[in-house]
Amino acid sequence: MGTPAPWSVLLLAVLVGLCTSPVAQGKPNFIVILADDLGWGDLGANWAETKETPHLDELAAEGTRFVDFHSAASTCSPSRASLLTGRLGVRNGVTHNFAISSVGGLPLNETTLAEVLRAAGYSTAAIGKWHLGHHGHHHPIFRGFDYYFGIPYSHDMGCTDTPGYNVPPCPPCPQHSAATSPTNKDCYTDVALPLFENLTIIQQPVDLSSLVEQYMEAAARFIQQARDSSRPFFLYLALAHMHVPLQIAPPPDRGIYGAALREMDALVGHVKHLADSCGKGSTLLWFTGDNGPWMQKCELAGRLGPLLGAWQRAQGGSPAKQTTWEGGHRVPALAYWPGHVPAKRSSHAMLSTLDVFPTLVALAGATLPPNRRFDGMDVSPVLFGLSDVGHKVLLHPNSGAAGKDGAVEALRLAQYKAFYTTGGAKACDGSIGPEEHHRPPLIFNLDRDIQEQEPLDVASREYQAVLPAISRAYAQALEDIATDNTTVADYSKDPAAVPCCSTQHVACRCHAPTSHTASLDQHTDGRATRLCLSDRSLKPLLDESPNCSALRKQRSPVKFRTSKHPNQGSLCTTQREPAPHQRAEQMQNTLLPAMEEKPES
Ligand SMILES: [Ca+2]
Repeated sequence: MGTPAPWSVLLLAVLVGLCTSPVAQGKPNFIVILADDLGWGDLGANWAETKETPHLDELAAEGTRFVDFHSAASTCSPSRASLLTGRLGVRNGVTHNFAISSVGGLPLNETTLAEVLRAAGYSTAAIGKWHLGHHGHHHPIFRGFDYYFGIPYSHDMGCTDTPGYNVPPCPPCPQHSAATSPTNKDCYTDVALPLFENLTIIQQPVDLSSLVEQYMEAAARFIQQARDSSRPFFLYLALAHMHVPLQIAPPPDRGIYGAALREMDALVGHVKHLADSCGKGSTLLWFTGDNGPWMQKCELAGRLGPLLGAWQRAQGGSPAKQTTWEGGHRVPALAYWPGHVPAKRSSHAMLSTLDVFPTLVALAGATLPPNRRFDGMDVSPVLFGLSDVGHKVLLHPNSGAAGKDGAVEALRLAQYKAFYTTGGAKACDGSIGPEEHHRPPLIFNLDRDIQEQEPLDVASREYQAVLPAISRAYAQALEDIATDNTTVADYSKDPAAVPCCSTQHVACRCHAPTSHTASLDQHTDGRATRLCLSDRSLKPLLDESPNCSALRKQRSPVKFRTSKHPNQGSLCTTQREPAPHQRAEQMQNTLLPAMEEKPES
């Protein structure tokens, strides 16, 4: 076991004793931890060569490990949208990643898991990476979460003063000059990475070195508040790990990636302690990942384990993140719920992050939203060890490699995996496998070829026997989607959608790095005057402006009102209804002048 940091020991000491009611209102609490770009082989319980995950391995020993568990897409935004809606991107509209200037997000007519659980009496929070739209009502605070603390997209989609590891390396945020032209097209240097608490940017740029601690403290605060209110809670904890490592100074005896993996493992261990401190058996903790390793990051990418995607590698290109190879979407998955989920069990049921939505809805005694179909299903019998039967068919949408984004051109049928399209993802060596379309499809038998090395011979009896069943399953799936209520997301971009606490400072700095006071930015470009915060203890306020009256006209659970501030005059503040335990004042994030767009992360 790793040695816990002093802050975490103190935090745990405070929490033990605070939590008294085992299961509020007879409903279980839910904690869903979603790692970013985690490899199937990054979990020691999955892959013996991995030694950096003692806490996760403990979780596996005390709970159930799922070895055939899949993310719903192989890149960030679509995977997260599917987890929170139970529907594939081709239904919910989120087919590729949102940018920092994206106007849209997860379509507002899609219902999130948080919205369903909140209606069922749950206190809800999202902590960590969102990446489902941050502009207007796409912000998580409008998508069913009572509380939000985190970064609106990937932590490499903005500059920081102590940049984390990246390949290629990126410079820190510019300090003084307005000339912010990037020297590296893969680096975001124009806009500092923002950290939100609810609607307020509380830090910009984010201090990456304290991000883990801040997430942990936010999780502890939220759990405590939920307990104080005697409500069950749903915590969606979307980690920054393992997208690219955060820390600039890993222990000298460990590799950079290994050190980051240990950091994530320790964080998960502390969350488990938080859950246990509230009464063992009161909380279902579900750990998984959003997609496989980002191979173009080379030594900073995760471990595939046995999921080598050997056929694709022979063609060039990556068989991991962004692709429909197993390395792209088969992810570690653990469920921990003492007294409910069997310990020391490995399940071979074919499951998906799509199943989180219907399963938690069922366990909460709630009902699925009407007038739409779901790709996920209630897998609580598998969780409880009563069954090992999961999906018979699982669809794998294109996720940024070859083919149209979101289109389904790969699928599983039992142990068989069929590809209609391959190629298109960059490997560490810079190669991008050629986009190839396969009619008839490539078919692999994963039972004897988990490396996806040798497709079945088209002339073989096995291929001829399984192809009709795959074709039928594929046609039925496409027909089901074509006749469903589906949505299209708005992927348009506007510089005004960029989250920025101060348009007056280069790279949207809130303040000088050593300052801990709020500063009032008097904009000279005709925009509203805004209070820019660098100290979270100060109440966030937004100056009265045309924006305030416009905000009041929007349909939203947040009500905007004008109030008088002793020093700042007329102000536009927000009050969330009906959540009196929430902070009363919140600030709408501000806008940024035109800027150059960067590649999506
Ligand atoms: Ca990801």
